[in-house]
Amino acid sequence: MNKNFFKTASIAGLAAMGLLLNACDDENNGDEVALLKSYLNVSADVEGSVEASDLAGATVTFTNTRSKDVYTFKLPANLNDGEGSVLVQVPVGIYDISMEKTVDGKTIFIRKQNVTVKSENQQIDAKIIATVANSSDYQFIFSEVFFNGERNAGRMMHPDQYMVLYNPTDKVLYADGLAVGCTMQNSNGEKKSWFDQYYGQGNVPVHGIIVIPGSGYEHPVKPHDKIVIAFTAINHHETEGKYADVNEKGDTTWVSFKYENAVDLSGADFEIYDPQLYTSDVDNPEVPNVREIYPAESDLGGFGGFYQHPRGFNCPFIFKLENGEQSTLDAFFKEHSSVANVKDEDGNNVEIQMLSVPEKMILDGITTGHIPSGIVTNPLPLTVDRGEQLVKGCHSGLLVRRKGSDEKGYADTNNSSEDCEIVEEHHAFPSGWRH
Ligand SMILES: [Ca+2]
Ligand SMILES: [Ca+2]
Ligand SMILES: [Ca+2]
Repeated sequence: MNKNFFKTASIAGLAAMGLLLNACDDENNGDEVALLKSYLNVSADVEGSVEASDLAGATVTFTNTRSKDVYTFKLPANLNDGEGSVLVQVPVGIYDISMEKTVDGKTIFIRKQNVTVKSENQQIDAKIIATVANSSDYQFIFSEVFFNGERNAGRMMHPDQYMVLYNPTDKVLYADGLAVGCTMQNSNGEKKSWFDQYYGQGNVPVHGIIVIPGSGYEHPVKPHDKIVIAFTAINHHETEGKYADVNEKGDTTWVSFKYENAVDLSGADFEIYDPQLYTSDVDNPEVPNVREIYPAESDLGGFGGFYQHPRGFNCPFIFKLENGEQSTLDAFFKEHSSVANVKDEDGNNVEIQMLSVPEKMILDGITTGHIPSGIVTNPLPLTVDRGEQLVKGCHSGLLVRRKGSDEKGYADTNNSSEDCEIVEEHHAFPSGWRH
């Protein structure tokens, strides 16, 4: 049954319809009941992402979860900034509320499930989400990658590694499921025994993958805005470290030191928390953690985890999963893991579990390495990056930065030699840096 109640219909008319349905009620074993007047209050999930003209004529559907009866309502024409209220009249029940419209390269939708309507004048709040119309318009690029680390108290460290993923489009993009892989092949070494087997089929084996969590529409990123992922989201500058000073007799003295050249990353949007790989890792409860996909499920020769070598040997690249739910990560692992044969230290053939990402899924990547060796083997397909960014050495405080600015956008010709540069600085992202 489809009952169309548009805003233009008079309240009296609707009330009469309600009475009519009530009248039917006695004959239909209670299937038809009085309509309750409620209000659906809509607002844009992201400020500025929805305009009144985008929503003109959009229809909101209430579907009764039990009877599957459908009730539709037009959004009013004057929803400036997507804000407004629409009168809805449905019987008592539990409803799925939806709306969807594609306009100007954007898909604008409402999805709200299991909303109980049980009394008059109920206020139902719903967010209007606007995102890109199709996946080919979805894009993120690296605007900064800080893998190099620096020297603190004269010691080589990379506690404040981070990366910045930038939305170069003019649409709101949701980062749920946005992923960064680092290559298993290192840029300073000869081809691994499995290289041709994987790259020959358009697959890039990974040392590890990090994924932004979320069910699909939890983490909006505005046009020309960015996401900062810290290796550890704390104020590294104020952190005290300890190192073991072992003398000739084998006596250990713990010596305190400060990370004087490290920066404050406590305002990062996400952090990597991986006590399995990094036993001294700390978890800032204020900063959500990324999920991870390891190449190996068990100890089947499996090694890895997300890792950025301070000389850039494991090249970073961006791709996108449908969302950031654990079940989606598990499904990706299942579909893209396989077994490769390698020789162990004694020259015996052993099998290792490998995880790879199809080249066609990759959105952006930067070929990184160091000057002493240059790029011996390119860990990224040339379609992803036909250039390179090389640091002079480890722990030199060097940042790989894309040329441009957040406001004006960045160079991206898939040639990092042209698009990027190396500078002797790296940024702090303290709490509240965005405001
Ligand atoms: Ca960490
Ligand atoms: Ca955390
Ligand atoms: Ca690119």
